[in-house]
This record gives sequence, C-alpha cells and structure tokens, in this order.
Amino acid sequence: TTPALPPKTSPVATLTVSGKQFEKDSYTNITPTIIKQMSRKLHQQKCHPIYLIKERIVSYFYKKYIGRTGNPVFSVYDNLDPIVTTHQNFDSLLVPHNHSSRLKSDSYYLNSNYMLRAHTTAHQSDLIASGLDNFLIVGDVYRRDTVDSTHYPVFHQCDAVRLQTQHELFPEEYGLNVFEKKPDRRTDDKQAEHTVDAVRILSYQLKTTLQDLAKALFGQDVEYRWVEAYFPFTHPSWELEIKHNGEWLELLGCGIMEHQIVAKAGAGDRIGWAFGLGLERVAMRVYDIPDIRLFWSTDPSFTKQFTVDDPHTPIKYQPVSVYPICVNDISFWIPPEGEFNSNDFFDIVRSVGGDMIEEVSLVDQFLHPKKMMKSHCYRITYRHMERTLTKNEVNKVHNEIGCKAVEALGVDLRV
Ligand code: FA5
Ligand code: MG
Repeated sequence: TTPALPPKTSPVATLTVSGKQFEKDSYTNITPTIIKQMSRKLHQQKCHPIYLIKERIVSYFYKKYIGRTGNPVFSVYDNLDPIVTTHQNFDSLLVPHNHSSRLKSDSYYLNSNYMLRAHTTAHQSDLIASGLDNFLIVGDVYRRDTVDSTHYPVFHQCDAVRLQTQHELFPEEYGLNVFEKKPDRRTDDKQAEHTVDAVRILSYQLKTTLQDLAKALFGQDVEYRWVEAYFPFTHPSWELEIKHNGEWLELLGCGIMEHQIVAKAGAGDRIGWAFGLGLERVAMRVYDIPDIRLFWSTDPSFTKQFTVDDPHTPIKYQPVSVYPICVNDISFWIPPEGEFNSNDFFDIVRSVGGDMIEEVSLVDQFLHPKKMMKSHCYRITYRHMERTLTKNEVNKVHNEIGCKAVEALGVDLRV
C-alpha cells in the first residue's frame, strides 16, 4: 500500500490590521483607505477641532458631577481599540439578529467575528462589567454610508453611562423604590423592572444634563427639542435636536438603559441612563466648519486655526479659499445575478479618489425592458479642499474608478 499523503492544507488568506492578524472570510470588506485612517486618531491630536470638542464635553462632565471628596465622578476612556467583536457591537446591546445595521453593506468587517465599531456604545457592557458606574467613551467609529458634506465613513462619538443605586437615587426617608417588587408590565414609558418614580427622576436628570451640555457648547440661547426615538439598548429613548441654519439637526441619542444589559454586566442593583453623540456634528456647528472632510486635512492653514491652549477659546473657521468643482458621470449595467449595493460602489470611489471626492450620488436608474437589465448612473463631484484639480488628473481617477468597478463589482460600463 502507498503511504497516505499528508492532508492538503488550504492556505487561509489573512489580513493584518493594527499589528493583529485576521482570517479573511466572506464578510471581509474593510478597505486599505479605511485601515490607513485608523491610525489618525483625530480625537487625540492636540489642537484638532475633534480633540477640542472632546475636551469641552469632558470638562463639562467633570464640573457637573463631583464626588464627596471633590473629585470628578466620571472617568474617560478615549483609547479603546476600534476593532471589536460583533458580540460587543451588537449582541451585548440586544441588537436583534435581523437588524439592518448588521448587514455587510452598513459596517466594515475584518471577518464574520470582528468589525470596526459602528458606535462607541460597543464598549458599554465591558466597562460596566469592569466595575465602573460613571464613564465617558470617546473614539473613532466606522460606517459604510453615503458621501456628502456631512457624511464620512469615519467619524467620532462620545458615549456616556451613569448608573445609580436605590440608595443613591432615593434617600431612605422618601419611601420610594427604583425597582418593582415583581417585574411589572413593559409600557411605552418604562421597562417592566423599573418604577414610574425612578424613570421620571432619571429621565429628568438625563434631559437636563444634555440640555445644559448643548447650552455649554452652542450658547445659552440655542434652540433645541426632544424627539421620541428607538434604540435596542435603551427604553424609553429620545433624540436631542438643535436648530442649525434654520433646520433641526440630530445631535445625540439617549435613554434609560435596558435592565437586561445592566444586570448581565453584573450591576443588576442599579438603574442607568446613557447617551451617544456625534463629535463632528458639534464641531461643524461650533466652529462653522462647512465640510466634514476638512477634519482630515493635514494642511497647516487648517490645523493652525485650532492651535489653542484652552479648548474653550472661541474660534470661527476661516475658509482658506474654495477651489472649483469638476463633475463627471459614470453609468453601468448592474450584473444580473448577485446583489449590487450602492455602498460597494461608494467605497470604490473613496478608495480610488480619496479626498478628491466631494460627493457621489445616484442620479438615474432604469430597467431595460427587453434585456431586463438594470442600469445605474452616478454623478461624482470632484473637488480638493486644498488645491485646484486639473481635468487630466480627474479623468485619470474617473477612469480608474470605472476599471475598479468592473473588476470588483462585475458591472458593465456604458459608453
Ligand atoms: C448611536 O450610534 C447610538 N449608539 C447612540 C446611543 C448611545 C443611544 C447610548 C442611546 C444610548 P446613532 O446612529 O443615531 O445612534 O448615532 C448617534 C449620533 O452620532 C447621531 O445623533 C449623530 O450626532 C452622530 N452620527 C450618526 N451618524 C453620523 C454620520 N454619518 N456622520 C456624522 N455623525 C453621525
Ligand atoms: Mg440616530
């Protein structure tokens, strides 16, 4: 008999990100452009607007909540790894298995188990389990999204959690309880475990804390309103909106933490509130920054304007100059089999064009009645924040985007 051959080991493709190796699988969709941006850490660069807004929020919380010995009650975590498990980002927060935010088309995955956090809330449960009651999390978050002046695939969030015990919330003489003796009915206003009294006082604390934060950031006369919202990890939930250029702009989401999450993390004797806020939204309004791509600029004419010692120094961004736009359309037939998602095309545009891309939008689509084939037309607006682009330069990138789309998405370019 012939000796058995050693088993064939099929080489697994791997990916190295932040010095760690990940096995690629059908979920892998992280791009080299995104990997490069992970090292920028804008919220840790002194004299960057995102850093300055972080400092202002932290200083507000340090002053607002002071312990018995005069020290701040909140601690700050702004250096947690943006690579998290899908368990941290979704399961630990009770995000349902069929929730659309889990789709490959919405998040950046290293593989089916690891992803770039899509919100800083991903760390909430671990920090509670480590014994913390009051904390802020600040970090870069990643979402596959549309491309325009207020959306960028990387942005920054600040989350907060404040947990309180029966004893801390209600002094004995009040005769009030945080928890129902036996879980009650869940209603629009509260969870089954919580009493009406506890939810009333906690939502008052939460809302006044956030209204006052908005006033501290935007000025005492900022117009704001509360809107009912839904998050899988809080109930009840709200969003705070502020008036910006005559329109309501969503600033943050918040609510009373789901008791199941708090209890699972080992703090079942506490009730908590939490919120998550977008730092770019705040910085754009505080400093009059017109385009979200500017945060990624390394041009000294941008960074110089934010070089201050005191984060409370009033600053209004002075645009250096505005360079002309160059608009180019691209049309293609969608491959008949398989699912095509516009976000896949947006990623290609970003990867090839980088910060030359101001906007990409789907301007036309139609179905060929005979061939039964679908066609999409995208309009790409090219503009660099720091120089005038030449026609030649734009055409080269535009053609390359076309080639990449053919290669990676199997589309058929129309000429
Ligand atoms: C969340 O991410 C929740 N984790 C917030 C939360 C935390 C709720 C804790 C309750 C308790 P949402 O996807 O709405 O929610 O994002 C929160 C904030 O981030 C938004 O209000 C907005 O200010 C900012 N944000 C969201 N998407 C973008 C984007 N594409 N560009 C810039 N800012 C964004
Ligand atoms: Mg929202």
